[in-house]
Amino acid sequence: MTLTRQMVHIAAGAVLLSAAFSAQARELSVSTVLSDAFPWGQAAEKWAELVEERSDGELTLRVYPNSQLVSGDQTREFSAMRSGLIDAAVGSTINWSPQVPELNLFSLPFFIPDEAAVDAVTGGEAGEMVFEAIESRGVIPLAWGENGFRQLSNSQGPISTPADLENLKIRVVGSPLFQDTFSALDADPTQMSWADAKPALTTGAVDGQENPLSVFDVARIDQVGQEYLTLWNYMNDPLIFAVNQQVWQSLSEDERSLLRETAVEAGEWEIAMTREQESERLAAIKERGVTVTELSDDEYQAFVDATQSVYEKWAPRIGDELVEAAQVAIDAR
Ligand code: X2X
Repeated sequence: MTLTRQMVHIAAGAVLLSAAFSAQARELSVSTVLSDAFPWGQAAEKWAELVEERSDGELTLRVYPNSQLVSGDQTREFSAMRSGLIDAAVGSTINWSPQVPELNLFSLPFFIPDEAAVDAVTGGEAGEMVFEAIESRGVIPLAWGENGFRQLSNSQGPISTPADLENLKIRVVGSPLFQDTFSALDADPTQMSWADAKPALTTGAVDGQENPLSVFDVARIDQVGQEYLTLWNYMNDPLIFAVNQQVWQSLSEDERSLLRETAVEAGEWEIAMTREQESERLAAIKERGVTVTELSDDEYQAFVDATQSVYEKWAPRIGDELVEAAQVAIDAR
């Protein structure tokens, strides 16, 4: 009898104990478009690793790659995070730009020409303005990462002038600015998710696409007939580590600092790695027989001139003050 009561007490204690543990240990979902075969997915995994280590397992980030939490529709990631369907994400400025117009800053063609310019923008006043814009829409931004400078590939021939792009069907991300850029170049842009892009390239439904070298390399875009690659650095695609606002408010001060500090570290680690790997990736791509075209200054300028209207249309939508702050940072780099 006594023994049984003791046993009941022990069992009840165990139940209470495990309830206390599960109330404390917390798992947050983190959405990414690309898996950890790519630097982008590795950035999210690094974040998760650092959080696991430093929170002694009390806070866990579980990464869900391939836009699976939004059924492949990457342009819904921001809304899903805002509404709490997703706790956190490491996402592209392009994919979030339909909900945060200020993020189109990075997609302005030929506006941010090199890595120093990227760092001057993200690390300065313009970067702060972008983070404020995200926060004003119900998501807490924590740190920057980098998908990279986006380059143009196609299956038809070398592209070194806007005329070479004429009537080529180019897969672009589902963001209206891209439609305008490729229309200004007289190409035939068609919007689709990354999940649909590779099949469309394989069947020849589209002639070309644009993505950073890491994506071209890891996804083996050369194997789906993309034999021509133009290096034109027409835009950089930063990544942003962010958390849903209600989730953020439910965390302790210590947990917030931990999440922010680890996001910054993971982001810096990933940006450095992405940049370091560019030259070896390019060499690997060339080795596979892809024809790589580099632009002369005049050829580059012809693309800049042809897309001037995009800048004029989009600068006011992004916000003239933000564009101006970014321009000042770029000029001073
Ligand atoms: O869809 C793309 O091209 C990708 C993977 O680069 C982004 O999510 C922006």
